[in-house]
Formats: sequence, C-alpha cells, structure tokens
Amino acid sequence: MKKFLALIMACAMVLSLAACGSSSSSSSSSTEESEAAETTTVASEEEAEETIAASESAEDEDEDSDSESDGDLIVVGFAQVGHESDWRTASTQSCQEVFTEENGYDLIFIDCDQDSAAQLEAVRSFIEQDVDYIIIDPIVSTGWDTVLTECEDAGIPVIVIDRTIDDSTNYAAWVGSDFTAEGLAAGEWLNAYAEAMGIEELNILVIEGTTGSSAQLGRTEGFNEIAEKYGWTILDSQDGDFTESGGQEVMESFCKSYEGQFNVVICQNDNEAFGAMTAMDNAGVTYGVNGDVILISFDACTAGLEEVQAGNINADFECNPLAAPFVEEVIQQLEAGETPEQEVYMEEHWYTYDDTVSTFEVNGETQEVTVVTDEIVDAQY
Ligand code: GYE
Repeated sequence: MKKFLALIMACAMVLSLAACGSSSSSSSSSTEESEAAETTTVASEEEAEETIAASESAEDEDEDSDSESDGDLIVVGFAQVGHESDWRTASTQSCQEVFTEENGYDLIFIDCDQDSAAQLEAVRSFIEQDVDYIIIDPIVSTGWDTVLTECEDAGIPVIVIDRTIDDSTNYAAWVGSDFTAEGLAAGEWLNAYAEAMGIEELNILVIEGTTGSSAQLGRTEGFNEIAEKYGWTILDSQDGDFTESGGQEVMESFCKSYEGQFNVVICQNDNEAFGAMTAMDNAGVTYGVNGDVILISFDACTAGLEEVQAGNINADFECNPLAAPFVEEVIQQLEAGETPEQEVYMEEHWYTYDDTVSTFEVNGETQEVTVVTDEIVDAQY
C-alpha cells in the first residue's frame, strides 16, 4: 500500500515538477569542506560489490522464508539534479541499477530538471510519503538547512551524493568527488603541457558549470589557484549550465568577443566541450592536439574520452558518476545500526591524448596521467 501510494505521489510530483519553470540558482563563495567530515574513505569497487552481494544474499534468504512482500522493500527517494549531461545519465543509471526490487529497494526517482526550488519540493514530497531514506544530489550547495532539519524531524536519514551541501551538516553521509582537486589537477597539467610544448603565454577562456553548484565552485577555485600561481590571464569565465547547448552558446559569444586572443578553453564538463567544439568549428578556430587552442574538459564520460582519443580534447579530468553502490553500502550500514563513513571519495583518473606530460605535481604530490586507449574507452561509463 505504501508503495502504491508512493507511486501515485511520485507520478504527481513528476508532473508538477515538469510544470515548474527553469533553473533558479543561488551562489556561494564558500567551498569549505563540510564539517560533517570526521572520517574519509576512498571508494573501492570491490567493497561495493561485496555490499551488493551481501544484500542480494540477504534477499535470497527472505525469499526462502517466503517473507518477501512489498512491505519489506526499503523505500528510497532520490532527488536527482536533472538530465543535463552524459555524466548525469550515468549517475541516474547507476542508481537505477543498484536500487532495484531484486536488491530489496523501492526507488522513487525525481528528475529536478536543474531547478533548485523543484528539488526542495521533491525532498518535501519524500517526507510526506514517509520514505525510509532520501538521496539528494544538491543542484546548488546552499539553501539546505531548513529542509534537512525537516528530514531529521521526520526521522528520515539523508545521504548526499556527488555535489556537496555547504550550509548544513544535517545528513548521514556524502559520497562524491573532490572538485577542487580536479581543478588543481587541470591547472598543473596545463602548466606542464605548456612547458613541454614551449608555449609561453596562456590566454584562457572558461565555460563554467551551473553557478552555485559545488562542482562549479570547486573546479573554478582549484583552477584559478593555479592560474594565479603562474600569472596566466583568464580573459573571461561564463556559466554554460553543464549542457552542450550552454557550452555552444557561451563559446559562440567568446569567439566573437575574443577573436584571435585566446589559446586555451576550459570546459567544466564534457557536454559543454562538445558545444564549444561546434562553436569553434563554425568560427574556424582549430583546437586539440593539432590546433591553435588547448581544450580541457572534466567528467571523462565515454563520448569525452572518444574526443580525447581523436585528439580534439587535449586532457579530460575524470569525475566518476558510479556512486550508487557506495550509497547502498551506507544504507546497509544504517540498516544494521552502524555509523557509516561520513565522506566517501570516488576514485578518478586524468586522461590525455598522449604522454607529452606523463606525470605532474599538485601540492608536492605526483599525479599520473592515463593515455586513452580503445580498452579504456570501451570500459568507461
Ligand atoms: O560534472 C556534470 C554534471 O555534479 C559532478 O554535473 C557533477 C556535474 C558533472 O552535469 O556533467
């Protein structure tokens, strides 16, 4: 019954969300790590597989004792950012593959279409439905304290996935990526690459992700720190909303305003890079390993890696979207009355066309570069 009600309400929510307007976002200058962090883990795939296997075998036992019924399913509400990018599609699929009925879950999925007001509404609808757990991938990093207190008052644990929440520590755990580390790596790789290629002056254009999202804040902060360190010129930095059309639009205007003045374009995700490539093609600007412009991207989804392998994107800094198995692990720990790790970082790689730069340093730590091969492209999400 709970499940049936939940289904009706989820459908109603999706319809009402579809009717909502387009994205509204607030911004924050703080990218400080959540104070909730007491313990930190780097996610390992084996661990997650063990958890899934454990929950599957627990379910087999249920079936054996013939106690399996809808009421036994763990009801999970997931307020997803939207469907703006290849990364997002992989993240959604990861959740839908893990939180299945076979694994003992009833997943109520809401696509918030990059609209932060709709996302708050989605979380409140989960509270009304009295779900067992709420997963939030926060579109923006602020504005969360009130609704998270409401979740706590209702006794529903919240797990934050991917992007961070910067104005509240009122959640059980977070699983995601270190966006500042990604930005720092992109900057130091660029420095090493420019040196290797004998390029002395860097004039940079940046297409940022959604303003106020922790992915945009972290990647911008990390890259800007390196740009300042080496005295590079950032000609302009604009929001492309993590979409291909956004990237194309921003790059079209950059090509007009900065014609002949730039030799680096940084896109904060692959889809923006695809749009930027179209805009540069149309404007007759060459990019990639044989072009006039060094093109850097983030995410490293399959289509992004194909562009790296083709030499169109010089370097792609991975952001791993397959967090759902680790979220499941957190839920299983909470089910068992244990305290989960409060921060779990996804493992990520830095991908390039060739080994012009094979290692570089970030704050004294050596970073390896992975040259993209067919096997890597085939194995990627
Ligand atoms: O980089 C982008 C997506 O939050 C890390 O969101 C994620 C970002 C990702 O739209 O492609």
